[in-house]
Amino acid sequence: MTQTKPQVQYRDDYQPPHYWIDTLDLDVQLHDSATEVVAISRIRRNGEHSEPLELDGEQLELLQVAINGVDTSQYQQTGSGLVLSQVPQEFVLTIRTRISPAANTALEGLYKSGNAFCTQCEAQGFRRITYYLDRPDVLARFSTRITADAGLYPYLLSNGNRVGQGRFDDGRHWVQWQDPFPKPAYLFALVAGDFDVLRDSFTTHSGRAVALEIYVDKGNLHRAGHAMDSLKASMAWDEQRCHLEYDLDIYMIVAVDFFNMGAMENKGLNVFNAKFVLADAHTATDNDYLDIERVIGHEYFHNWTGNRVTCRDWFQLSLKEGLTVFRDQEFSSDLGSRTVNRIRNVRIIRGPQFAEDAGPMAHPIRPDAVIEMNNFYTLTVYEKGSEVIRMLHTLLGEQAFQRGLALYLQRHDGEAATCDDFVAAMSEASGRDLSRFKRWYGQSGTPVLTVTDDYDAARERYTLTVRQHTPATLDQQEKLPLHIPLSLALYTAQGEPLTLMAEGRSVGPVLDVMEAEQQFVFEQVPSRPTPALLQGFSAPVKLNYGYTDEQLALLARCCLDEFVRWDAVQMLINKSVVAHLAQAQRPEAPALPRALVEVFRAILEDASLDRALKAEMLTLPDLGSLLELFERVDIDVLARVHEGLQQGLADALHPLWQQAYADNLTPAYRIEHQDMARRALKNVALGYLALAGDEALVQQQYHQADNMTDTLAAMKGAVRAGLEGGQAMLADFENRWRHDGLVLDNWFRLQATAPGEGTLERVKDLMQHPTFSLSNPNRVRALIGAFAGANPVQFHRRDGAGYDLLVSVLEQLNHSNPQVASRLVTPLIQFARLDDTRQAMIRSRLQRLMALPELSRDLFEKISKALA
Ligand code: B3K
Ligand code: ZN
Repeated sequence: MTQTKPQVQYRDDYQPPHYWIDTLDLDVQLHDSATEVVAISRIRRNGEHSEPLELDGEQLELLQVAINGVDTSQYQQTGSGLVLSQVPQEFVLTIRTRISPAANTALEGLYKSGNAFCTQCEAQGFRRITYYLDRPDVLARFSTRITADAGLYPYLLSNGNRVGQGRFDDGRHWVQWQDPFPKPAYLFALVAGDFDVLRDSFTTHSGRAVALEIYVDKGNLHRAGHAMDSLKASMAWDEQRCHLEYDLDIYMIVAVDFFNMGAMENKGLNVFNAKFVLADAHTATDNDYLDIERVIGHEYFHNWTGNRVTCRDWFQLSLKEGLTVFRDQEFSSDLGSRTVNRIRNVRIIRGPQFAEDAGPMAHPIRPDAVIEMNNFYTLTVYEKGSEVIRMLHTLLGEQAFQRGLALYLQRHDGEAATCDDFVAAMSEASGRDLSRFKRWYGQSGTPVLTVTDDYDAARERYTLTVRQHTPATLDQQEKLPLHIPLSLALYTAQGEPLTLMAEGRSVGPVLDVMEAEQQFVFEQVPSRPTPALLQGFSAPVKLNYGYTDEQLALLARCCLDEFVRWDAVQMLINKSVVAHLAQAQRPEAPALPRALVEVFRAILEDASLDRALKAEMLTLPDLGSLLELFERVDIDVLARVHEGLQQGLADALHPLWQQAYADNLTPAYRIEHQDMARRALKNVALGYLALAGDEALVQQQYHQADNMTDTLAAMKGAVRAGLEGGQAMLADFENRWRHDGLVLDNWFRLQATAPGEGTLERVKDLMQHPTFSLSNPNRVRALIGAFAGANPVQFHRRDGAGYDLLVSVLEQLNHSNPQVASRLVTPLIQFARLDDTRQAMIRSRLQRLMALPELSRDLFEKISKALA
């Protein structure tokens, strides 16, 4: 909370710290509302200067300060920390503070999740535990002694190795931890509680045994197995693909119910949102299983990309996040379907990431100016950041990329590095000039590639003209040409690929697009080809090329690049949506384009197609990505067109949907990629069958399902299609699962995203449900987040009631949990594509929020930008 205007921090202002901290010994006496922390650090001046030591600290009660063991009062407390003006060259600083974990609803620093104590320190939560140099370029060796009631908190955990323990007569006990690796404070963790523990071990490539421990709430042990398998798979994958081995003797994961995001990579002691740990067939969907594998992998991979080599400052966040997302995507792709993983990631880029670029929070993957760092854990830094790493991988190839990664890690091991350091290592290891490529780090916005072509039959020459243009974003007016890898292939009218020939020799598929406009000439092209552009989504750009329906149908059928096959269907759908809206805003549903029906038919009838890919090809883009096709559009009209297409496809291909359903039943539930693919396809078919009114089938699946994937697919089909049985299913589901928050989140989400006018009232009622609580981020995201973010039609109701609901929730969360509030506000600030009336209604709501007496920095940053 803040009264004074929040300050902007600039990347260019980076200064090395005035002091270093070599070691930190923490002594934490845990009590719900009066935890005492003694922090003893060895501090040393960095160079010759007389600057004061300025420690960060928030919401701390200061009890004692001592220098070299002698109490001192030579310090000033400021709003943001503690200033010591005259300190020796080298000294030991002792600070004793008191904090109240039980009162910490922001879930940053030390807090209570249910009955357990846990911490979240990234980005700047450590300053809520003690006064410290809370910045990522100050790396210290930590030792942590935790003392707590032995009965309530039998497990006391922190980073590194357990080096001592003992008991007191008063019923309390203590454990001492020592982390041999120097680390910034954001990687500190502490957990205390009573858990069930799943134990296993992993033998590293060099033969060291690592103890693996997963801590879950009592009674949940049987739901931790998949997380453990995923952890072992991650460790093996990093050794095989990147030659990276784990470095401590123990790796612990703790699952907690109250957590602001997915998980946290604290050294040797990850803290996870239980959602990304717990799974069994009855409670988790196939996608939950995949998400667990991905997030367990992601946090594990941070051990090298993030922990061993960390970030110099928070502007470099993508150095660890973009790279680690790339690593987790590769992990998931090596273990499962590469194409399906690619498609799912591209859906995120084209939907919410492009929307972020087009909104008031547009920023480069390495931001230049930040008010609240927590606001920059964004799709741009993470997902687009990963796309930038992927483009490097495309340009360099696997071998040179791995050499570059190894060089980067070896050169900066134990240090805090920058994005420039990373690109320098990649450039050195590959011999490639990446100077223009580096612009991706500093330039925000979505580049648009416009491709035109010309075929010279006489000379058998095919010329592509590629223009790139990045529209201005709210943070940046001027844009420069980027180095864009454009992967392509050329196809004959019969669907045969041509060998690419240029200047008399065969050339690779990746074009280096560097200039605002460039031409590429291909020779020995016997007839006018169809270009397969942006294979594998080789760059995070929007592509404009005037494909005909026939060309798209050809690519959907024949392209060797499976991503393009999927993308061709998407383009065909987009084309028909755009064409329909261009014909004047007619409210009635569009005539279903013949070409689209035929392409869908061909996909359904193609027995050679991978089932998981089929399922993706038959799934329409969501409303969010369709919105990105327009500068301005009426969301109601767009939604009606979208619904019309879905309904039309459901009716036109009814027998084929039935066939696809019947062909893909899985007899007994197994978590196995082949079976997941069958279920995905069967459940896509079920969705269409529900729209076509096949209520009996939907009922049958709901009542006979032996797994959560099928149960939810049936209930979702019924609710979305407005089938009569939907309400009974919801009631039954609630009865069965009311004791399990994670499972019930699906139920909240489904009702929040239901079509129809009554949804808003239902959401309000559900806020009174006994299991709903504004203090649990998972519940808030499942109900309010889903309503505002994934039900655009009802959220953007013309009477503004959707906005009012969100605003009233934000007013409350602004005080209790600013981070969650700030995530939730996104759909309210991304209004650029909406009609004037709605924009005006939203602005008035944002002004109301802006006038709140104690607006958090988090909301201030986003709302002030949206209103600017
Ligand atoms: N590094 C954490 C995210 C921390 C978010 C702080 N608001 C999880 C991750 O990306 O792995
Ligand atoms: Zn991460």
